[in-house]
Amino acid sequence: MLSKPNILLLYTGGTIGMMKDFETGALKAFNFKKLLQKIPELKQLDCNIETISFEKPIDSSNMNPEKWELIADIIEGNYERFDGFVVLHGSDTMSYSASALSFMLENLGKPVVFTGSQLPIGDLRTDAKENLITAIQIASLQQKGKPVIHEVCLYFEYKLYRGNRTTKINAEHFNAFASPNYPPLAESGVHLKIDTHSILQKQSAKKLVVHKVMNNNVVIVKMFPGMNEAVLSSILSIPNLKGIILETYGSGNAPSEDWFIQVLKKAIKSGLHVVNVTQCSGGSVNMGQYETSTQLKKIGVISGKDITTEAAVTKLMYLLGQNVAPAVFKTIFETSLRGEMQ
Ligand code: ASN
Repeated sequence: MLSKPNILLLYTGGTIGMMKDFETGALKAFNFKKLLQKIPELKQLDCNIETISFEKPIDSSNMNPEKWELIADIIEGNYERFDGFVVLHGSDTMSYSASALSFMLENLGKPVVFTGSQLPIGDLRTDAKENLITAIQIASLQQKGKPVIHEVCLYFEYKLYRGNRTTKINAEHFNAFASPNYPPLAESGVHLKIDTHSILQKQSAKKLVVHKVMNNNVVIVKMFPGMNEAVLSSILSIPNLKGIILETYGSGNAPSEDWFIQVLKKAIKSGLHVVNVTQCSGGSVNMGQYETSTQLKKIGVISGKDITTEAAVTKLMYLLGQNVAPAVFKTIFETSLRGEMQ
């Protein structure tokens, strides 16, 4: 008989474990042990669960690269002992963290499932129980004693997504996430249906490599009609800036005015990496399709293709942290590393 899978549940914070502050009425993170007492159902699951918690659970608005490193450290340190990992995380920045971890964990051979909730676990109408229980079941899925999923994913409101394809789309609905450019990896109804064509296949028996250096000398700039030269130039001259995610219009279009192109051209010449992503929620950048993006292509702007802003900014931090040589940076950025782009 096969033994039960071992799952590590890591609590970082988020609404799932929050309670109202007596004085202010604001939601804040509380003790993890109390949280577990609210879910006696966990004992019925067909797996062994061990738990670990951030010393100080956070609202995910306080997430940052040091804490991503901590998550990566915990997974690395427990990688051999466990068959799957569930990360409880606030929904606000969950897509950023799932994207970051997807890049940090190279050759991942086991599931890392991010989940959380919109209402605290103690709330009568909470969405936390379903999210947590199904996330654990997904992390426990095995075929012939091997994990079915080998990637960083995000489970929320009956759907499992590739983490680095997601974005938070709603601050109130239980259905808070979308994956506009990639189908769900699984849907949970009466049955748990895995889309075997969409999940990443395990490439080889390569060993997990954990990359912990993220360079956050980056900025996201969202285009809007009326952006002026002084504003853009001053952003691009931030000391030490290494890369910029430019959220452009539609399929990667931006003003064709000379000052705009000249400012970007100068920045790229000085070694800055400029990545073009669309501010549309779905679809892809295609530089050259319109005249308003042809110049961008010519001056060496990197195409983010159909990547989300969350995955783009974390991929940028990751590649900068790897000290990728300038000559190959564009090619590597434009290559799908963890299924984050087409
Ligand atoms: N503010 C919360 C957080 O991201 C929101 C949530 O978890 N639903 O930590």
